[in-house]
Amino acid sequence: MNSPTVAKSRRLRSTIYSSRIEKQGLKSYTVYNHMLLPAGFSDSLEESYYHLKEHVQVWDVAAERQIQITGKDASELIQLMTPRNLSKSIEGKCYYCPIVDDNGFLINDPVILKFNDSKWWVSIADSDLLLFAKGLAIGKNFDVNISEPNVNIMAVQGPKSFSLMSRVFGKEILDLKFYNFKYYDFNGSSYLVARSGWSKQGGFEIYVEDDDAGLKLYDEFFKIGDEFKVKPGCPHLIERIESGLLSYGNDIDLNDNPFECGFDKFVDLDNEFNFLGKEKLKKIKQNGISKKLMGAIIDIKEIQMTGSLSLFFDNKVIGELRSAVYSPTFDKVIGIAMIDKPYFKVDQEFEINLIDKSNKNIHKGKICELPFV
Ligand code: THG
Repeated sequence: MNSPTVAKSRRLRSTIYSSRIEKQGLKSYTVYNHMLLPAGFSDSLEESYYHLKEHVQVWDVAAERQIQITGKDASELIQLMTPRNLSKSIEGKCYYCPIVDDNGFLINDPVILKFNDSKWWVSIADSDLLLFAKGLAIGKNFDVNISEPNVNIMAVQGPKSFSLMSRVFGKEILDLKFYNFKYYDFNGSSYLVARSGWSKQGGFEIYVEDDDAGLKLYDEFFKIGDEFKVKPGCPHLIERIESGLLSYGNDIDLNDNPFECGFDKFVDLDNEFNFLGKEKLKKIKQNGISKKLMGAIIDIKEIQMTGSLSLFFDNKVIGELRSAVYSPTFDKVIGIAMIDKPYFKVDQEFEINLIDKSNKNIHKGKICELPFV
């Protein structure tokens, strides 16, 4: 089959780790925040799935860009963008936050890092949050500075990430609590390390602010990592669907509100702080949602998703499958689907029409809760 390649350019930014991962057997890239994001290495998807669940991987996730907001009104701007209550937020902590517009629709779902009241980083998913923040700041006459600093995240994920990280940074790193961040030293440089990451296998994210120091650290992981079976990797389709980690642009987007996406616990409508879309979200909560993000299990062993696929019941479309993959654990295809009311209930049956090798196109499936594991 013809396999077109992505033409690189300045606009489609490489990362500081690109030279390393391409030498290590990188097979494919995707594009995220106008940047290259590794999507697969020479190991098969299933090989890397078991590897991630047993050992440790180092991921180039520099495409998770930081939007830095500093200045006197920084906290007010951050709170304006999210319905999550940040009034009691703590310095040195990370907060997973839906970002919504004036109609309550999802703009992004970043991890937000609080340094102090006048310095925040918004670690964005794939949409141009910098422009949104700038527009709000201009319109509101806020005293803030908004930029995209040269920060390139390297994630260390998997059960052996704790051993690998403590070998490099010392045992203190094991005291770092989930969704906290702190600076740690290695070889004369200081690194911002958070206990977080886009897998549920445990791990850390290192927000690299100095390119040379970042590459030194990257090389160190592979120099000493043999005993932990360290490998290069990237966000993993099977693991993240099983874990219910959502992908903006794939599972959720600007046509969805936080209640439809299961973000209820990150929406606070009962307190006296101001954010965009507050009144709209109150109405939505009052009236109830008309669609909901759910899990889907399909009785097949293979699927290739390049867009969304309609799900049917009684010859009627009841929703759309947005991400899906074969899971070796379930020995079926599992996926994430936006399902219409009243069908968004566990055990709801559906049919899906796929053109596949066997030519038997209609397959059966069932709706379930997220996450799968
Ligand atoms: N790490 C960092 N930045 C990111 C991502 C990341 N930016 C882009 C993208 N990923 C943002 N999306 C998510 C989605 C899910 C989670 C984090 C970022 C996540 N959720 C946990 C969960 O769902 O259980 C924890 C949420 C919580 O309870 O606070 O980890 O991966 N730096």
